[in-house]
Amino acid sequence: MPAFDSIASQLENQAIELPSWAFGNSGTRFKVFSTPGTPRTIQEKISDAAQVNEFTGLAPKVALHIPWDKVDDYAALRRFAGDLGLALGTVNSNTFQDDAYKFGSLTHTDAAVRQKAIDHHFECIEIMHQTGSTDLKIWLADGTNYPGQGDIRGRQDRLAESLTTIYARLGDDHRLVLEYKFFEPAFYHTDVPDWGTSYAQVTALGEKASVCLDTGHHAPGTNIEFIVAQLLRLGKLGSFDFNSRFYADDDLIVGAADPFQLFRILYEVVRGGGYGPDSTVAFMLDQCHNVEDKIPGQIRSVLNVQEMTARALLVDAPALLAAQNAGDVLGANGILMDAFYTDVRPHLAAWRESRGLAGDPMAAYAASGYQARIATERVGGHQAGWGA
Ligand code: LRH
Ligand code: MN
Ligand code: MN
Repeated sequence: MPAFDSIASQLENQAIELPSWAFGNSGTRFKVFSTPGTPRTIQEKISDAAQVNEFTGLAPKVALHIPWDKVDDYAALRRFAGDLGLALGTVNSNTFQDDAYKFGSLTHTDAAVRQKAIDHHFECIEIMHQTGSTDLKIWLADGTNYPGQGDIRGRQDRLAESLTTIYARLGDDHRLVLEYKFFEPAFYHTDVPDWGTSYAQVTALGEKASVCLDTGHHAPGTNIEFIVAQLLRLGKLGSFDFNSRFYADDDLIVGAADPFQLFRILYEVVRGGGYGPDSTVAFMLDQCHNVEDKIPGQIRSVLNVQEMTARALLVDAPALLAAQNAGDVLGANGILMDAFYTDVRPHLAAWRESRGLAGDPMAAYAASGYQARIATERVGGHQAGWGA
């Protein structure tokens, strides 16, 4: 197996985008627990995200959700983030909260509702010009609850038409990423339920459109790393929404439920050219912190991604290929497992220190006093956005 030192330089440019909504209060449909110090504005969310970057060196971008993060002056917001060493990242559209979208948004039978949803995406693209964002991320809640409720096929056609109109509005350096999810809030059929549907829709659009893979959006037992390998092979993996799940779309800390799955995914990312300076795959988190503190929750998350990336880089690729070609089943499996079972944490701590960062970012953040400061300074924090 390669030594840690031989892969350390590949960790240098790892960049993980943080979701603004991870810093707000969130919860289940049963209860939203508030946390002292919760941000009241997008500026406070960005300030909290800057803490994550300061202690890890891993998180230089913040993704926005519109209208949750709506402001009057996006150029000023960009400068505000820039002063904290951050860039504004993916702009997420939101067509799942308005009454008008009860029966769909981009797929709706009523042209006026479709136009309202298209106009919202035009607004997001305008915001991207001002924030310097390159990615427009679309996730649709569109679907039906009962067989016969909607014309599944007609909805696909209308979706294609609406997406074509949005795609035509993208700027030269813009991309559109279409996220899929197998169910929820619709329970019978969803209009973009799987990677195949997203792939078919974005392929029809053109080069600037690709798929967003949210790790929590698959049926239990789905081989997610296979989807990663296939999308990279097809040149259509645009971005990740990382999180982890025990049951459905749990939005828990990435790598918490199944670190081995995260390792397998990142191994295929590395194997397929999705990691490194030439890759265009965006690594984002899409999480909620319902009962734990949010900033340490995000620090833990980016560290988990870094740890599993390091382990994936440690796979002895030539030896693995030789074992695979020789039909050495257990030998090949053993080579992969050797890398997975390598505890890289002491190496990463030393490596961080060599770059002027704290060896233990969780402990350093806890000792910084920031959490206590925001708890006294901020009163009346907001919910992330769901239902708000
Ligand atoms: C949908 C989703 C999508 C939304 C986010 C808040 O479940 O994953 O990415 O934008 O949650
Ligand atoms: Mn998501
Ligand atoms: Mn989700």
